[in-house]
Amino acid sequence: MSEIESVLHENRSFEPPTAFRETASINDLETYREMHRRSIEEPEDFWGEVARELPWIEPFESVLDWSEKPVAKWFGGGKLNASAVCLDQHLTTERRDKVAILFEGEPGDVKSYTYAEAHAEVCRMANALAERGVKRGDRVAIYMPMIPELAFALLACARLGAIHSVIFGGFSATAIRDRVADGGCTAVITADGGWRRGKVLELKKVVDEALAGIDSVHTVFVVKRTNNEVAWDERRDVDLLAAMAGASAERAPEAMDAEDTLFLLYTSGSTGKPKGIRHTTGGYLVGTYLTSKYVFDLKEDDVYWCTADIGWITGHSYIVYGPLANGATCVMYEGAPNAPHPGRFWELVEKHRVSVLYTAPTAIRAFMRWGDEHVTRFDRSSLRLLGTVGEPINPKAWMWYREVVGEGRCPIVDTWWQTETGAIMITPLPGAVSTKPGSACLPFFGVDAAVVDEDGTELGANQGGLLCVRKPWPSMLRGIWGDDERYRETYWSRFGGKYYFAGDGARRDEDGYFWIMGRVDDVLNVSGHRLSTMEIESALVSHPGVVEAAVVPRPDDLTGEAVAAFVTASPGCEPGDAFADELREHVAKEIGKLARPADIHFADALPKTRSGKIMRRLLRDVAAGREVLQDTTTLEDRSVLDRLSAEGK
Ligand code: 7RM
Repeated sequence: MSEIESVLHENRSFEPPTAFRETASINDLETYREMHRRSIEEPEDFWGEVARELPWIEPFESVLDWSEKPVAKWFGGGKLNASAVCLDQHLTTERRDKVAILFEGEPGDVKSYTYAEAHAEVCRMANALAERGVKRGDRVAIYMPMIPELAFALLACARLGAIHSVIFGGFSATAIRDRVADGGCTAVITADGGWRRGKVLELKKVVDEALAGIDSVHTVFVVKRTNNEVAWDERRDVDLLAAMAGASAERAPEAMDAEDTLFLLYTSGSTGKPKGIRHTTGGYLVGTYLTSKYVFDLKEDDVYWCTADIGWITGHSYIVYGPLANGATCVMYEGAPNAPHPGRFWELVEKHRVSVLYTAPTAIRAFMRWGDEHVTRFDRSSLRLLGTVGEPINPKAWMWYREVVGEGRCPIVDTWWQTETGAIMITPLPGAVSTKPGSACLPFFGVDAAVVDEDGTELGANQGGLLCVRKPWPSMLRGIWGDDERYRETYWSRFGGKYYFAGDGARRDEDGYFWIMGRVDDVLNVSGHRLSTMEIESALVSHPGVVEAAVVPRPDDLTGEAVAAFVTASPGCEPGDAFADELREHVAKEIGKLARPADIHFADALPKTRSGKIMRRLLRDVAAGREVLQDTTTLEDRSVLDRLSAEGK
């Protein structure tokens, strides 16, 4: 009964391209398998060796302590500093003068920082923060646009041993206030504004509103980016760039315990107040370091671009900590993918000769919709590897990414992980593992993942169930800030403390490949058959007339639940009854009559979170004709939902 029926069929498979394999650091399946086996059977040896590749201030005495399960301790006794791992270690090597951050602003201003320059900026910023009393253990909220100072802010906090709590620059004053209060933050780093689609996003103004009446924050550090007028509280506000100009470019990194908290990052669960996910220093760095090295197969001359905002975990792990720990050159872009034109990303790829690109399915589907010509008019010959993260990627979008963006030349790494896992968990290694469109493929080193039923019994090939992890891994969350009980309850109670479970459904195919089926809260039940919304969406999107689809259950007297689909049609496709019928038949043919949508709603856009994930829980209300009374604070564009609700009336 507890099984999720899998109905999606996808038989294509692509071997790692020979040219890629030639230089890849892991370039055959046997090596991957052997390393994975060892990482599971001898985790302490495996992770001890990896960890020793990082510069420790004092060596660790033990590798793993799981005695206070479910709170793991990794690298006990070891001391290190995250900013020294990312910067200082490279200063005595040739990487000293290598570009660390290659920034382009939305208006087209370009600025790059070598490792030596980034180190100086981070030291200056740390000194400016310390001057105003920021110290080890303090919590510092960061609310900034995607400019280099944002990356420096994370590293400056880390240098001092202060705990950063980045709040995505699109969040409201209320969201900031809640997070500042929950974390007990005593300082905030922000900017006057940031550029977004030709307009100034007035960040300082939002911070002022958020902090009205809060007196726990002693200082607001402001980076002047857009030079818009801002209110100024002489006692509280500090011009950060001016303070940095007068500060020393040297600052010794604080020696942090491996288990000292590096940062908090809030994620909104489906219910209740946002959870401050707590990551610590040693394990998080080891995890992000190793995944960056192997999943992106980083080479000395790569130009690596992760398009996420640093306000999300993807930006923390794969713009800042992981790539910098590897000494990579990272592109950072301030603006939107379609401003001032829909080819902006590809223009940047051409201009900066990007070789490794990591983005999200939602962006890929948007580019498909805007038209191939915006991609193909730019030179993409520098690209050698493509990655995706954030949502299941439907095979059609995967194939488009491969053929149109990557010209059939680049492997694709579909990486499954979560804010809570800190680092990539399930992914192909691009030189070693054949990929299948829509599959995140195989577990990374140290990840003992399984698909189980409600009782925790492992399911057989192609049986859909709950995705869980059976062993601790270095970059796992250590808890929820201020609420240890909620940590146990949310992630460990489902299987009586035996496994970590964070809410996704999946199946494993006959080759052991994982196919993520979306959040289990999204599963629908038609006449007793439990179906994954993602598989029906994928079938819809495989029709040439569909760009994007969201499927949710709608109460039905006869079948319990009926399939309701929200569909964004391709340009030139006429939404209407005839097209809806064609789509119903298409789904019936692709995956069976059971999954045939009862309702099809055409939409010019779907409601998404600010990180690009479709918010199905809101669509459930729309599908049932109910007013949406749920929390919508993480919604990117409220008007999308309002239009859909209005049409339903
Ligand atoms: C990195 C990130 C986590 C949730 C996760 C999944 C979904 C992420 C994939 C994916 C299918 C993927 N952190 N998810 N990556 N689903 N394939 N490759 O996104 O905390 O913001 O979200 O995102 O449901 O549980 S997150």
